[in-house]
Amino acid sequence: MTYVTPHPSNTPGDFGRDLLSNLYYQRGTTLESASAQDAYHSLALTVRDRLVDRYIRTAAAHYQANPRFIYYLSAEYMLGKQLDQNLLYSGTADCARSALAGLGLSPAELDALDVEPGLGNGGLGRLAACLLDAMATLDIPAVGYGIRYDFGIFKQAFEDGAQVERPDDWTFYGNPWEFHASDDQQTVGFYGHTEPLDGVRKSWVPGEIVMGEPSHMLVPGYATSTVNIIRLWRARASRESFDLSRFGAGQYGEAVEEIVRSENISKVLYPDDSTELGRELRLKQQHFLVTCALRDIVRRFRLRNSDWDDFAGKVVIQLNDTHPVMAIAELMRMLVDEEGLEWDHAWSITRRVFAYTCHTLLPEALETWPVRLVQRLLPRHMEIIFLINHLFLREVSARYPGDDGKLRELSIIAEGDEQRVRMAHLAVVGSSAVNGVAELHSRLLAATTLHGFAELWPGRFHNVTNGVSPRRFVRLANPRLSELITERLGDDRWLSDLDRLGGLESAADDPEFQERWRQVKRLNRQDLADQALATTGVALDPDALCDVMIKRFHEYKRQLLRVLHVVVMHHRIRRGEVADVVPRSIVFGGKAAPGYYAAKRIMQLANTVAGMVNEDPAVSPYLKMIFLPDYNVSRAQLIIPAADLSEQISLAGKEASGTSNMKLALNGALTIGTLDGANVEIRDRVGAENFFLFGLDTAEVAAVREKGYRSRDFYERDEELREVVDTVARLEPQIADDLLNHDEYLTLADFRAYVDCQDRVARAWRDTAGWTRASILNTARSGFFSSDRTVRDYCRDIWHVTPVPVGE
Ligand code: 4GP
Repeated sequence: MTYVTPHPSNTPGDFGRDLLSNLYYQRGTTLESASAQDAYHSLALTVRDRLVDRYIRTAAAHYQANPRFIYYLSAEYMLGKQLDQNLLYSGTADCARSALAGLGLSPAELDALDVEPGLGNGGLGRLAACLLDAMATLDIPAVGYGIRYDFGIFKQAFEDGAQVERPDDWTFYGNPWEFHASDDQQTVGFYGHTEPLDGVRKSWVPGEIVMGEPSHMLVPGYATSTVNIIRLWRARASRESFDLSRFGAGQYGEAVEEIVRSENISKVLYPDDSTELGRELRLKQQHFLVTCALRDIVRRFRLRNSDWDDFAGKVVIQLNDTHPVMAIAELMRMLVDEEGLEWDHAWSITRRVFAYTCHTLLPEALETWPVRLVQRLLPRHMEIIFLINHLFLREVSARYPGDDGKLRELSIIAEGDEQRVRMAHLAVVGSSAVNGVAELHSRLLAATTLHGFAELWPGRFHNVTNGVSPRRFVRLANPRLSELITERLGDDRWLSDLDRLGGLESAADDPEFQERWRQVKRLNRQDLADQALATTGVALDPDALCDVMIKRFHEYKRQLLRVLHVVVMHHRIRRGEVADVVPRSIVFGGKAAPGYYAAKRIMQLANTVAGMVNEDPAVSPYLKMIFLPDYNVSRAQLIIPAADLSEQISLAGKEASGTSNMKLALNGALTIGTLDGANVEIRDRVGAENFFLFGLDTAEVAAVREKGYRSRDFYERDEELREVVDTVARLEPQIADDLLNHDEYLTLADFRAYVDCQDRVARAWRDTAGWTRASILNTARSGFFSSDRTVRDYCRDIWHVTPVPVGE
């Protein structure tokens, strides 16, 4: 069979012609009468067209090679804007710009219409996007599976300093990047009952059926032909669901009830789980995703294979955190109940197929589901989980005879007032590999959170330190720095071989290069200042040290500690103690979970303190503070290039890895941080002298707790701290009360070390050449933190896959 392969050429003339053609045939209009959306959609389609040929060739090469595939399952993907990415990856940015100019269209205006897919939330979602990017770049055959949420997490705004959540209707004007495949639907069952077949086999008779309708978006590799996909599933009601007779009787709500119930499954990312219904909906989402994904994986497997014994050789399913872990039970159900495999045979396949990445150390973040709920929603899965657990506990008993404590510790089922399924335990038991996301995290996982499992199966535990896409977070985010780096290194091969940044070391002391490095930073700070002024009305000084904390709001991340230091500076400046103060712009970004009141209070305090600082004429020449609302990938791309100082100040032993730390270091920000997550590895690589370390390490945290931590002692001993906490008490009394009476994250214990370290930062900033040198070295030595390296580590240690090159 020959494929018709339109090779759209990359000249401005052809690009412009194709754009007009898309305008004409896809939007049914002409340049003269096109709306802004018409122009944007046609541009997007013209760019997308330039990746389709590569995608078709990738699919053909994969079919031909019948390779082992990575199937990445994740509840979230934080992809970022597609237009800038696809212009870069299709190599058409320049010709598109000339073509648009020729047509009288403004690239900036069209780019402003490109909406970030609302499919992600925080760290693990952005990591998923960086890994997909790297897999395509390294020619790894891979498919990402996710849910096509109608509404993303939420859009954040502030009212009187408090976070308000607005719906993120990201597809309001349609999504030009998506291909729909409505004839590839899968059916997903819920509720119902089970009936015995032979042996352990059962038949599940679901009480409700929902359809999963797939669409996909292209995931191009950089500087290679491979284009992989991310396949997203949307819930649809079955065709008979619309109740025409009720509609006819004027019962409009009741007539669409079933449709609404079914389609709610993919309505919104992380629905509020503070109610029983909300929790059920989340579990429904998880089962929906894994069922659709597994059926699709099996369909793909069967294109070239037929024997189940080959399945584990052809399929690796990477579980991104616990949200997709129900896949273990679902695959067992498919193999045993539907395919008729013996239990042991099915289990040996399942165990080999799955691998699990854990992204947390907080025990409370490890998902559990009430047995009662699972039983009702997924009766057969609950039976299967019980059987998996029974067989597993037999193994544990054989290893630790008579040790009931061990059984309780490791069991997939937590006993208590209410029995619960521990999804992380199911994940470890049902996978061939488990990994943490930074060296320290992996070590602590094995030593604490999953200790018993690491003892049982030491070989199953791995570390794969996270990484970030240099294309997204240097080239697209920071074009000025990218140009300077390329000029210095002689070419742009560093973009797909990030260790080449090491070549910048020799420039670290070159005064001319330093000057240009500073110019880039200053222009980036100016861009940020322009945006900040437009968004918040606050004018930042582009020459001030840009001090950045961007991440989800969580108490363990200690945004509060950052705010306390701002209050210190405020007090000092008001007292006229300005000798050691350098002008700073404090930049915050991040969302808090809607029901997380403690985090929201800290956010409110941050906004109050920002107002206090910015409106005080005695203080604002030295200090400005902004909280850019609605932090997302685009905001990250704006803030990161401007940053001089990266705040990574979580309590040691709490942050799994962090990835903003890597993005910021790569862009030449110096880190002020604790020995937590990937900070440890960043410091090792960039050099202790180019990193501001402070605070307790994990062993010291344990020792402080052991001795009986009393935060009030710190308050009483430190006059400056007292003054700060008293100010906080006036602004947000609850926060001050918490700090003094239950300072769970040892904020006061680390306060003095942090403030003194910030003084060191100020002194270092005054030494312009010294700072610039350290900044250049941060970039030069951060090549390790490319997601390409991360994917290579996964390939070597866990996936055992090899690249499949796609011909030109
Ligand atoms: C995050 C971790 O908090 C962060 O340290 C890590 O860098 C990131 O995953 C990627 O591994 N965790 C989550 C979560 O996003 O929802 O648990």
